[in-house]
Amino acid sequence: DEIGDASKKLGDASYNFAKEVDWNNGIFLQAPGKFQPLKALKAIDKMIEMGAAADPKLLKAAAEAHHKAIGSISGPNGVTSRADWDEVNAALGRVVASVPKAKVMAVYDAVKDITDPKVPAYMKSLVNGPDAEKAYQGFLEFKDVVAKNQVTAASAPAVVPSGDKIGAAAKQLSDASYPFIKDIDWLSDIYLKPLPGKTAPETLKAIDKMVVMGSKMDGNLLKAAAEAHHKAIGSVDSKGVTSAADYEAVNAALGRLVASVPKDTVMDVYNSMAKIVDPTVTNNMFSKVNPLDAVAAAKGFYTFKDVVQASQ
Ligand code: DGD
Ligand code: CLA
Ligand code: PID
Ligand code: PID
Ligand code: PID
Ligand code: PID
Ligand code: PID
Repeated sequence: DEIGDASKKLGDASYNFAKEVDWNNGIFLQAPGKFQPLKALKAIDKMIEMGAAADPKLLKAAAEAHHKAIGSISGPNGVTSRADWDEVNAALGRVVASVPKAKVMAVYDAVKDITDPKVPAYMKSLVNGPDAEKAYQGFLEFKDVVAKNQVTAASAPAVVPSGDKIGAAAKQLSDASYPFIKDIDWLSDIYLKPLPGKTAPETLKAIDKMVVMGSKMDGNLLKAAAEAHHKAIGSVDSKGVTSAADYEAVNAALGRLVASVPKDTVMDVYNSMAKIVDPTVTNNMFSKVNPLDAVAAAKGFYTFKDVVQASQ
């Protein structure tokens, strides 16, 4: 397709730049300016809306391309192969072309809103400047091909299941865990801190397992889960806490999503996360909430998972 061809040209223009970026730099975990969690949540919300509007088949293909690209990483900077770099660009270009232009620009504008204007120049100072300029020129030509192939209407909204066992179990889980949800400091910057003692390549292994799980999920249920998150973000209070009803809808959607992949795929995510999350981290989280609320939530979760497993 045209986007695939254009991605080769984009690769010619941008792979030198890709090689110069230190992909393992801890800086990418930092807020790109002043830490403004509620504004950042708005930017994430625009990405969720764009994801929900995208063609699920193309999202799946993009996740597969990222998984493959993680497999061909080499060198200290963590760069993927030239071929996989091109495949990721092509896959993302197709995702972008599957949503109306306004949804893409809404992400751009919301991210701009939380980004200090000095950030781009600083990023450029870390690589060979002319290579960054060449890559940007390549991106501008690529985007014209994407725009030419872009849809004007979003894909159809998800079909949300109802009256199922997971929906009923989600009500019980949510009643049991909403007090715990209200105890959590959602506006803290602690969630942006690197995991103690873990390097970027170690963390990337766990991310890869999530990418694989994402690529196996039912596309309609993933879209439904994204829509439920978007609705939940719409009802957050000044502390970032969503309404009880929207929280329940998120749990139901995520339970159905988990049930749409094989158990081993879920356990691969859990086991790889357990390798990088030190017990000090979970204990620290526990120390900041009402312990009775956390234990009630945990009991709720371990009951819920049996219902999910039964429909898996
Ligand atoms: C937890 C899990 C939450 C940990 C929160 C921190 C996670 C940080 C994630 C970092 C993200 C990295 C990505 C960065 C993104 C960058 C983007 C560019 O508190 C365990 C041990 C292992 C815990 C770590 C693994 C968690 C994995 C969860 C998957 C999450 C994937 C999503 C990640 C983020 C991305 C999201 C999109 O399981 O867990 C607490 C448990 O710790 C406590 O241990 C459990 C035992 O495993 C279990 O066997 C049992 O003993 C239990 O139960 C206690 O404790 C007992 C009874 O058996 C129960 O019936 C019940 O009564 C209970 O007691 C009541 O207390
Ligand atoms: Mg989420 C999970 C935040 C958007 C899909 N997501 C998580 C949690 C964290 C979070 C609360 C990971 C850390 C953790 O396990 O804490 N998501 C979060 C935010 C946003 C977002 C702030 C922003 C909008 N997500 C989002 C979108 C999608 C997903 C758009 C795609 C549709 N998310 C998704 C999945 C999963 C998460 C599939 C998980 O599996 C993971 C999770 O919750 O694992 C348990 C602990 C969790 C909580 C504090 C909240 C849940 C409370 C449960 C139901 C009860 C508590 C149990 C116990 C006390 C602690 C967990 C024990 C553990 C062993 C399971
Ligand atoms: C400017 C000035 C003009 C010239 C110009 C110009 C530039 C415009 C630009 C630009 C626009 C632009 C847009 C970009 C958009 C990037 C969007 C990224 C989206 C990320 C998402 C992430 C996600 C996911 C995912 C799917 C999940 C949801 C999420 C589901 C169903 C200024 C040059 C024209 C770069 C969507 C993918 C996992 C949130 O106009 O004179 O330069 O860049 O998890 O979905 O689960
Ligand atoms: C524009 C203007 C509107 C019209 C429009 C428009 C276009 C927007 C577009 C577009 C946005 C867009 C985005 C693209 C992004 C591509 C990103 C590629 C990333 C590749 C990576 C590869 C890798 C890895 C990996 C992880 C490793 C690092 C690497 C570590 C720690 C402008 C059309 C709407 C194409 C990250 C995955 C292995 C490098 O909005 O008027 O057209 O395209 O190895 O991580 O090692
Ligand atoms: C233990 C001991 C026994 C008892 C026991 C026990 C506990 C086991 C547990 C547990 C397992 C477990 C699993 C959990 C899994 C969470 C998985 C989260 C996945 C997140 C993903 C994120 C993403 C995306 C997304 C889609 C994108 C890709 C991504 C596309 C196509 C220890 C109790 C049985 C919690 C997949 C969603 C946006 C990466 O066994 O005695 O306690 O928890 O962006 O894909 O866009
Ligand atoms: C298990 C054992 C295997 C069998 C198995 C199994 C099950 C795994 C499961 C499962 C994993 C799982 C995960 C679920 C996670 C639910 C997470 C809910 C999160 C809700 C949120 C709501 C909110 C918001 C929001 C953003 C705001 C904060 C809030 C800010 C900054 C165990 C079956 C494979 C259900 C986060 C979105 C508005 C609170 O593996 O043997 O069954 O379920 O307002 O953010 O303000
Ligand atoms: C213990 C012992 C067992 C019993 C048990 C137990 C307790 C475990 C616990 C607990 C685990 C736990 C985990 C919690 C996790 C919360 C995760 C929240 C994530 C929030 C995010 C917010 C955000 C944003 C956002 C984007 C911004 C950055 C942020 C930018 C650029 C010990 C009870 C099981 C509470 C990700 C989205 C706005 C950070 O295990 O016997 O009690 O709690 O602002 O992006 O700014």
